Amino acid sequence: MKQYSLTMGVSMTSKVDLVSVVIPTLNEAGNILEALITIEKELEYPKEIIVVDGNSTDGTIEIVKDVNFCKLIIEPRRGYGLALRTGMKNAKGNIIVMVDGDGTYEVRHINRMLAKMVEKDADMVLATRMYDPNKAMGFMNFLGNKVITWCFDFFYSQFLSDTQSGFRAISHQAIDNVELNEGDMAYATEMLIKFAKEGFTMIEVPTTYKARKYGKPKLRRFKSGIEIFSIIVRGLMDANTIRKCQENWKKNRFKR
Ligand SMILES: Nc1nc2c(ncn2[C@@H]2O[C@H](COP(=O)(O)OP(=O)(O)O)[C@@H](O)[C@H]2O)c(=O)[nH]1
Ligand SMILES: [Mg+2]
Repeated sequence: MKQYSLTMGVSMTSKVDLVSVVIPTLNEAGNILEALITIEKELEYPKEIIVVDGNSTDGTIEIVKDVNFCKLIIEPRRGYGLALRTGMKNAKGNIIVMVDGDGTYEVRHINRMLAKMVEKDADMVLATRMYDPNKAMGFMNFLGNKVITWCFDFFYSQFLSDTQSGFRAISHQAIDNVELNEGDMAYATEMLIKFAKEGFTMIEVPTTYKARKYGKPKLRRFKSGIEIFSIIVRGLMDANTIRKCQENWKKNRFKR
């Protein structure tokens, strides 16, 4: 098992002691097992795997219960963000990895995310799907993502290419430092805004993306779009935000 440890400076992510992989599921019976087995087999660091299920009715719970290397939490309240928050509250690792249980992300790439996190001493590494030659993302999702990402980068002085990526490695200490309130899909954007304001470094590594093989996406594009834009606008209401983000950008620009 790999254990990275850098001696330079006191950093929140200079060492990976334990990785808590948090996976929200809602009716993913045809997808979850493959994701769990791949993570268990491929992840080269000490790990715990936590599935947070929203009371699935398609057999997901029974499948996860049978997997002895993973912990199951039932979160009956609806919402992607709520599920992740519940999972993270139970996470013991110094690094948290969040990833969907729908089989669309290439979970094998988890090691390269963690290696990059340590190398760059970053607070968050996102897996970006924007350089995927297969272009498996649907056009409307791609377009919505592009517009949101452009607005976020512009207003918050960042250089991300895929703000809607749900595959992220995050410093536990960093996420404990921000207050996150969004309960559904806007949670992912709220996290980026709060990290940008704190000056936490966010970088990306390229990954590939697969089309969903089983079940339906829970994303309601219109509702989520409104929630995401409103959190972007609300974040700018604080007069110091833009100044702080620009200062942070200068401080962090060599880390990318
Ligand atoms: N526990 C829980 N998981 C959810 C909920 N909504 C979505 N998920 C899971 O969150 C992940 C992302 O949802 P998905 O439908 O794939 O959204 P998309 O990737 O934006 O299309 C999937 O693994 C879902 O099963 C929820 O209300 N509760
Ligand atoms: Mg999905």
